[in-house]
Amino acid sequence: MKRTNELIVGLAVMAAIIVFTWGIFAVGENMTPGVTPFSQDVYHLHNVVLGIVTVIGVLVFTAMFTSIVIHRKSKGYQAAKFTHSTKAEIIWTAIPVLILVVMAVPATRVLIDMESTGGAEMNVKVTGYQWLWQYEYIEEGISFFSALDRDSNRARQIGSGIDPRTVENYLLEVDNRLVLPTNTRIRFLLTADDVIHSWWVPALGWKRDAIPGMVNEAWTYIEEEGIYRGQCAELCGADHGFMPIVVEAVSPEAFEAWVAEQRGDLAVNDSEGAEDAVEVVEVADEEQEQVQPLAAAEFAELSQG
Ligand SMILES: [Cu+2]
Repeated sequence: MKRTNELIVGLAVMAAIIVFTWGIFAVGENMTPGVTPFSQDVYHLHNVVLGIVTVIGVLVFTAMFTSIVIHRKSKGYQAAKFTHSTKAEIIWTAIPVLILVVMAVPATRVLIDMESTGGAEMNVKVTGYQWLWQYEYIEEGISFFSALDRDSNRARQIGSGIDPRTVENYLLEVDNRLVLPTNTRIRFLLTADDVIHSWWVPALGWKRDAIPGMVNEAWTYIEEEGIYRGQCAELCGADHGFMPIVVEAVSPEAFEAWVAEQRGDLAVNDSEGAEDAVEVVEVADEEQEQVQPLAAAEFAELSQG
């Protein structure tokens, strides 16, 4: 009879905890899956691990609350007197080790994928400054700075009288966006020129420190066109909160047109402009072969420095 009561209380507690946990998932928001293959891998990994810890949580809290309620002192329960159990110790060591191994296998696979920057179709060097970013498209020969946009900058000044809520994408907009092609394997080389910054766009699935005198690597492959916003994620000084990052992912064709425009070689609104642009792109392809060894040399130099 006593055993049956314990079972009923145990099941009731477990049901309550499951309903509570389910409620949190139902109303709460999960992480976002992002727009790159490995941001989605990270997202799935997160879901799997969250599932595992939820099951562990339900079991542990059920055992805990059931013991507290049923075996309470006021009912005359006496604590067990044993002090050592080899069997129990082996079990409570082996089970967590197994769980960790089960989680480590997919996690290691994703980590290795994240760190494999080979096979890049284009390279972008990112340099952090107090308090803006510089982007260099190594093959395309394009370089520009990207700083907080004017509207946000005006509104953020003390006594500006501008309500930040009226500024669209307040503190998350820049003057020059980092335009990138979709469905292209892009390698990033990240460094800084003064203090440590960190380049972070959540939708891409990673965050990488930009450290003076060092080059860090990362890569991305954006599958969806769109605008992805991020921020410097390393406390880098007084205006740390005012150096956002905006990535604009466009189709490879639109990217080529943008590159031609950036070089100033494209005659805009000219019927011959399109042909010129094609020529420019072809020239760019030829140049690319000459630029690449230079980029590699520059990279080697930077890595040593
Ligand atoms: Cu910074």
